[in-house]
This record gives sequence, C-alpha cells and structure tokens, in this order.
Amino acid sequence: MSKPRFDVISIFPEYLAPLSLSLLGKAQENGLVDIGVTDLRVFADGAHKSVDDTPYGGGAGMVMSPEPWARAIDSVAEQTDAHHDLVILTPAGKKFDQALAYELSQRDHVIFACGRYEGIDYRITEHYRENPEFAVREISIGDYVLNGGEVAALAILESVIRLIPGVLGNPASLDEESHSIKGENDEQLVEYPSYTKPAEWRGLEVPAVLLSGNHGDIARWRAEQSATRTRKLKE
Ligand code: JDH
Repeated sequence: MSKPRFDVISIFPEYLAPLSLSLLGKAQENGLVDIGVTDLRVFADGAHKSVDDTPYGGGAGMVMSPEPWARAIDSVAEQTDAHHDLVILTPAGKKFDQALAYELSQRDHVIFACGRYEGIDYRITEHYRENPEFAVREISIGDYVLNGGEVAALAILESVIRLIPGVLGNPASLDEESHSIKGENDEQLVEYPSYTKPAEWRGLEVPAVLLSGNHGDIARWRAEQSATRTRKLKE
C-alpha cells in the first residue's frame, strides 16, 4: 500500500502554510504522507480569473462557480489512481469528530475543497456524488461561522495526520486515546487535569494523591475527576 496523500484546494494557498510546520511538516519530511496545496485561481478563465458569481434566487454575497472547482478537483485526482475522498467544508456539513478523524486517517487520497464567500455551487457536491471514484463528504468543524474552509481543513488535517502510524513519536499516547476514558455507562468522558513540577507553584499545590506513588489511588482519582468534569460540562 502506498503512502496517504492529502490535497487542499483554495483561493488562499498561503493560508495553508502551517502544513509545513511542526508535526505535519515532519510527517512529510519523513516520507509518511504527501500534502499538496493547489491554487484554485489557476483553473479560472479570462483576464480577471474570476471564481465567483451572484447567487441564483437572489440574496447577499457571492457563490463560487462550479467550473474552476471541477477543473481543480479533476487535476488533483488525476495525479493518483487511488479512490478519492472529497471533503467539502461547509457550515451545513456533518460535525467533525474523532471517529471521522480515524476514518480519514485510513484513506489513500483525501481532497479538501476550501470555499470562500457563501460557499461552492452545490452542483459540485452533486457531480462528484455521481462519480464512483469519489466519496463526497460535507463536513463542518463546529457550530460557528468561519469566512472559509481553510482553517477547518487545517484543524482536520492536524487531527487526522497525527493518527497515521509513525507520525507521533510516542505511540503510547495514541494507545491511551484509543482506550480513552469511559464512564460507568461506557460514555465518553473528558480528560482529567494534568500537573507537572514544581509541586507547589504560586501557593497552589499539586493534589497529594499524584505524589503518593499509589497507582491504584491515582487511577481512581483521575477517573473521579473525569466524571466530575464531564458532569460539569453538561450543566
Ligand atoms: C466553508 C465559505 C463562509 C459564511 C452562510 C451560514 C446562515 C456560508 N464550522 C464552520 N463554520 N464555517 C465553516 C465554513 C465557512 C465557509 C466555507 C466552511 C466556505 N464559508 C460562509 C456564511 C455562510 N451562512 C450560517 N447560516 C446560519 C448562512 C459560508 C465551517 C467549516 N468547516
């Protein structure tokens, strides 16, 4: 099996510059993944290289035209013979979560379409849904409105690529996540609080149980903290 590839299409390719930093940059340098960024504008026609137009039916703002998107998507798809997952970022998409991050971390080729303005002409979704070489997913990263899909693509890529084998230096922390903390009824709990040295800082002490060396007591205390914090979040 060949290495996974991620492509991002945007009219603001510079927005994706952080993809070559830190963990994501190292993952590419180490040959674990390939990440490509494509400027949508290259696929626009005419002297003005326009990528948007007024919405049918009226309303405020502009909608991105389908033709430049289809040319850009076909162009990045042609570069691999794999099956393609086309992720269209939109505030109306399915809410992104850790289960979806795991799913995308197992795919051969994921293409992120980052729109701007009021989003992309819906026929792009319809057109690629008709193509069996593509699985189209409309995804949102949360219930708030961004100006475009770029920040969402960065967040998704960071969460997905750290799950690819070999990317994290310390797989023990991934292992911990996969048996992540479960409550009495097997529901997902939030993290317990973490502390490091010094044991006393600005008058605040680390809970004594964490200094006790008693691993049973520590595990019980952490489980209790997770349960309490989860209950608090729900209020
Ligand atoms: C992609 C363009 C900006 C702004 C219309 C939507 C009223 C539509 N979690 C997330 N939030 N936002 C995005 C996201 C935003 C995007 C694009 C992703 C492309 N935009 C945009 C306003 C509207 N507006 C809210 N309704 C209540 C109508 C697009 C995102 C992700 N992922």
